[in-house]
Amino acid sequence: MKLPRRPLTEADVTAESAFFMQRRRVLKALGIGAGSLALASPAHANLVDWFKGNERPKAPAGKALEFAKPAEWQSQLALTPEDKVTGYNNFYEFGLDKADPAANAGSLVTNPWTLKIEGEVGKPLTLDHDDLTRRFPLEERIYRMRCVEAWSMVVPWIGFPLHKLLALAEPTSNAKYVAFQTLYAPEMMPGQQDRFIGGGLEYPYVEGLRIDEAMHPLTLMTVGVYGKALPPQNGAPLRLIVPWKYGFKGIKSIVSIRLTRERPPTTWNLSAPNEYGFYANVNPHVDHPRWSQASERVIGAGGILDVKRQPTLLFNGYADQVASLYRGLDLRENF
Ligand SMILES: Nc1nc2c(c(=O)[nH]1)N[C@H]1C(S)=C(S)[C@@H](COP(=O)(O)O)O[C@H]1N2
Ligand SMILES: [Mo]
Repeated sequence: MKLPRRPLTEADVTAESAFFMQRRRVLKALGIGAGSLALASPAHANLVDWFKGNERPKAPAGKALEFAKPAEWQSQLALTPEDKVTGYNNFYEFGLDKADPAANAGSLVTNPWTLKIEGEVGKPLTLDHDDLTRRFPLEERIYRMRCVEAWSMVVPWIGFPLHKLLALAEPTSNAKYVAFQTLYAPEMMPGQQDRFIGGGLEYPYVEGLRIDEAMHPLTLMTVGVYGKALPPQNGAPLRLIVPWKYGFKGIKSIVSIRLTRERPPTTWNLSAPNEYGFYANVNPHVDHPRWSQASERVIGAGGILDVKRQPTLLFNGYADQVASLYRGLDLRENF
């Protein structure tokens, strides 16, 4: 099927500019202009405090990890600078602005941590914080990362393939899907307390994969980035990376992995089912209803005015490895 090609327009950055506007909009909605902070009602005192908290220092860098660098996962692609990978984030539990997670996620306690693998498995498992980096050999994998908002990065993640963890739990023959859940801790995550801060999403954040997607060798349980343990803003201590899918599938700070018979609900699909599907495979031919997915803005070393665009690749460049998973599936209907 041939698609209507339209030129890139301002709409391509709408999602992003909306985020940049968020703080100002919220403050305005609260009737808080310059110099009028004192007029905030007690009900809004929390919110105001929290926005002021954006001046908090960043979380300390994660500890160095031991890991292999298998040649197969290295890459010639230019890496996105570390300060962008750890400073330009989506983690709505800590606010909608790209700078909010780095500024606010320091409040997330990631040690101790408990991860449960449960549901349709022969051997349910519980892992603690240290198990996450010690149970499986860690490897560095340089992956493309493509957010549904039409920007992209190249990131040196560290982790282990999800299939190794699932194999330990011995999925039953009824296990058709894998459901993931982020920590629910409103006292540490202001976006879970307040609809303004959390972007109106339902929490805890949940995601899911088909079992064959979960077992695919590219699917990575990720514990580190740039040689160190994940900082909280990137989803410490453990997050999912599925490089051929839009970034929102890469659920952060996971506490539960449940194997299921039925397709599990997923956060962005619940929030806007016509805009975000269950599959979320990167696809230049299937536009978001509000912007084109044909190209992407490359997050590089420069500032926001340093705009470099490149064409979006089918399955984010991993078609050779994953296209067979979707043989016979209409990718337009199953977006
Ligand atoms: N729990 C949780 N996981 C999340 C998100 C979120 O808001 N909450 N945002 C998603 C989106 S939209 C993207 S693009 C990636 C961003 O990961 P990064 O900040 O490490 O680049 O995390 C995904 N995982
Ligand atoms: Mo995203």
